[in-house]
Amino acid sequence: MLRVQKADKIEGTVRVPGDKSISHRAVMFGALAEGTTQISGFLAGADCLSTIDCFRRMGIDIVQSGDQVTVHGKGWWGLEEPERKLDVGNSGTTIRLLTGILSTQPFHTVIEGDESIAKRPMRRVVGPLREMGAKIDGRKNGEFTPLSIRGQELTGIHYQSPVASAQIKSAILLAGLQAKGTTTVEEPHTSRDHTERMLRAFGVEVKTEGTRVSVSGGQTLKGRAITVPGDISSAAFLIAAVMMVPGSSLVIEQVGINPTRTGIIDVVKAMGGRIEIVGERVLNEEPVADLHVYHSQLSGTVIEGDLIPRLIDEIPVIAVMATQASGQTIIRDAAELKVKETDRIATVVSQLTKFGAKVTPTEDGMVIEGNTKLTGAAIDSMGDHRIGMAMAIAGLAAEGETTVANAEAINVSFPGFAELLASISKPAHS
Ligand code: SPQ
Repeated sequence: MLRVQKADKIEGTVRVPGDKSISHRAVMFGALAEGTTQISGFLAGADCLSTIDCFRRMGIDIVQSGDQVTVHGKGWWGLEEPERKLDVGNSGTTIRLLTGILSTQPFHTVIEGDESIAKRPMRRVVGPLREMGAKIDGRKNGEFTPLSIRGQELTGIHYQSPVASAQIKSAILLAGLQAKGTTTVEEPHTSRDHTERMLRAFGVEVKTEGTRVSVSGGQTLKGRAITVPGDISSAAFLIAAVMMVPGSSLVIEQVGINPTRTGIIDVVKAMGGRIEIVGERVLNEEPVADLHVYHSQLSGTVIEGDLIPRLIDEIPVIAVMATQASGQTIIRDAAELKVKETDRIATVVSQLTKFGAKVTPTEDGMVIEGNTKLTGAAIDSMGDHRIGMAMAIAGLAAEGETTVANAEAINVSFPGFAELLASISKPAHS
């Protein structure tokens, strides 16, 4: 149970934990690479620890201590058949990317996760991988876990993805690295491109032309040092807190500002918020900077189209922030929210309305009324880390006390969230 009081001010200089998407990929690519990969700034959250566990079960020696990880890669063909089922816990990224990798391996694997993973769609990766020749089965003809994967020789395809999804794109490209010929994935909008950037850092040739990405088969990865930047999706909660609590300002150091992830900065600015991007630099193919964030009175906005994949995981906290803007905020084209750790349209609406917020669900998003007085409430994370944190941030702007049940879900992506929040927020009554 997490308890949050209304805050008088948010202030300080902080770092957020390492980027979740980049941490997963650093472990996966390090395991598949020849030689050692030294990772610093690794996110030691539950999801990325699940990725480490899966590769250890396939015979990869991985030493982890806090945010330092050493992966002793054995090359693409160095994985061993696991003795037991692989368990990805709550991590969609782990299961979908691993399904692509395991489709090429000369052994059988069964892979599953928790109750939330059991409800999330898998045919979005199973379908195209089957087109490449993969032998994958699962409940409802491969739509749901557990998945059973028998590795095969694959053939490259040109896949037109119906949704912008980095997990679909990455699963296919990773399988394509050992398929015959060229594998191409085309998306309706560009999804996060950490796989492409990190593959290049590991010595792989990846071609990007607009929303189309290609790799040719038979490439090898070379181990290297990776420094993981702070996760902009975690920084987003703090940015929202500053925007909601008058008089606040915060410096968030070394945050990843990959343009496929910075939709939150663009939206806050479009709403009238002040964020300065300071000291821009590049860390192993990924741009990073310090964010100087200042409280600002926001106005409602419309969030849609190609902006959506650039801030998909931030929508719960954007909805929270929009309750304090002047005017209405409309979010559309975001039906993907329904297939995350929870149906995030439904869970945002059910939890945020407990504070007295006015949020109406739509088929592919939601409408949030601004200028709403929030009152502390008894919230449930519903087992979804981003819902737990978004509602805790609402609690900072709500009169009285807010409690968040099932707050342990927050460890999936932001271990130390409660402590960090307490260190920068001055309660209203002190
Ligand atoms: O890994 P998981 O459980 O899917 O996590 C989420 C999150 O909120 O942390 C989504 F629920 O992030 C995804 C993100 O939404 C992580 C991700 C990646 O690392 O490739 C890509 C996005 O998902 P998708 O389906 O758009 O590819």
